[in-house]
Amino acid sequence: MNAGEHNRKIIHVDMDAFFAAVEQRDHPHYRDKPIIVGGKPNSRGVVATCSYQARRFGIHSAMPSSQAYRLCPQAIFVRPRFDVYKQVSAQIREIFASFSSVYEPVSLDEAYLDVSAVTQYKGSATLIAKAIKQKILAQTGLVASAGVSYNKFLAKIASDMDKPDGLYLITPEEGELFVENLEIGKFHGIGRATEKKMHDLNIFTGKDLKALPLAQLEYYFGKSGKYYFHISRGVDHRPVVNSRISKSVSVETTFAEDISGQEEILCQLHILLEDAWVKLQGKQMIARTLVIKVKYQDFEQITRSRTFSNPIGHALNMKTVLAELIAEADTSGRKVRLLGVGFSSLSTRSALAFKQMDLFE
Ligand code: TTP
Ligand code: MG
Repeated sequence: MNAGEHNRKIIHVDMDAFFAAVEQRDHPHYRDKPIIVGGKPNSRGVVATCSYQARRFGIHSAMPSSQAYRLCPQAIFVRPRFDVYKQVSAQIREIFASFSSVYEPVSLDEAYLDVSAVTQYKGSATLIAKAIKQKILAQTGLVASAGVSYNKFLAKIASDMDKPDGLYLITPEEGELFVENLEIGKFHGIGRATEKKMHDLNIFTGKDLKALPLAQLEYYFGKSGKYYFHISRGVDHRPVVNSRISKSVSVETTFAEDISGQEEILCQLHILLEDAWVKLQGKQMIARTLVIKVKYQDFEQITRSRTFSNPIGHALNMKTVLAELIAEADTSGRKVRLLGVGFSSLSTRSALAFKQMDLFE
């Protein structure tokens, strides 16, 4: 690992039991009680989140409300008030901006900050994180947890380590060993399905993951293999992006030699699709639209897209769609110099929660 990888100071801030904490703040008689925000117990709705008092009963986000009710009949079920959560979200973003111009909100209640260039607080990321937590509490009456480290991957994990009201630091010296000891399921970016696949391959910890050569990881996990290779070593180069959330995520490639034929084109699109998918995951976004771009030898350029009513669940499911889209493009006998694949109709994970509202009824 070269020295540059250790130079950054990244903070990940995540509010504790966000929706439930807001409800407890605004309704004093809810405090210290198991509060469930989401669908009614007798409905087909789901739990958006619950207070830490309710978590003791095993209740968690996305659990059917009926099941939550069975686990804890005395819990108080509350309808979400998204307008209020959005207001608080805007408030905390302003607080982030007051500490560093380089901050990246990733959902209503969490953000990354790059504080490498901050000189206040003796330039200490830990002191800055502490100050952010204090300011959030003072201005919103809510508690946040913060993780401090030298990249996004570790800062995100750190913010979860000490919840609620946490402040956890993973130093450059500790990073690699920390990841070695981490269970695969705790890796951000490794979902349930991948976790199972890894378990089947006898990969249970970061150390197991690190033992696999890059080629083997790529063989088993495609483009994500490289990401796993790096994070198992505590390496993550993703920058904190302070622009407004982008409207699309795409990758494209210009071929050294023009290509032709549906089969070859489709093969290249599959590769690009995986790249675009990894990029989308990296941004912790979800997408409903798949787009392809084709630039012909004569520089004529076309795009074809398909929009779904639900978020695209996995890149793999999109392969047949790619075939349909390319069938809509003219590839018979025409040479292609550039191909691109992208996702749009993007939203954050929290916006997905808004969609779950449908289920609350
Ligand atoms: P999280 O930060 O994942 O959860 P949390 O803030 O409630 O609890 P903690 O961070 O302390 O573990 O999500 C933020 C909010 O997003 C959460 O309060 C409610 C909403 N949400 C949903 O509506 N559905 C979900 O499945 C998840 C995970 C979150
Ligand atoms: Mg949270």
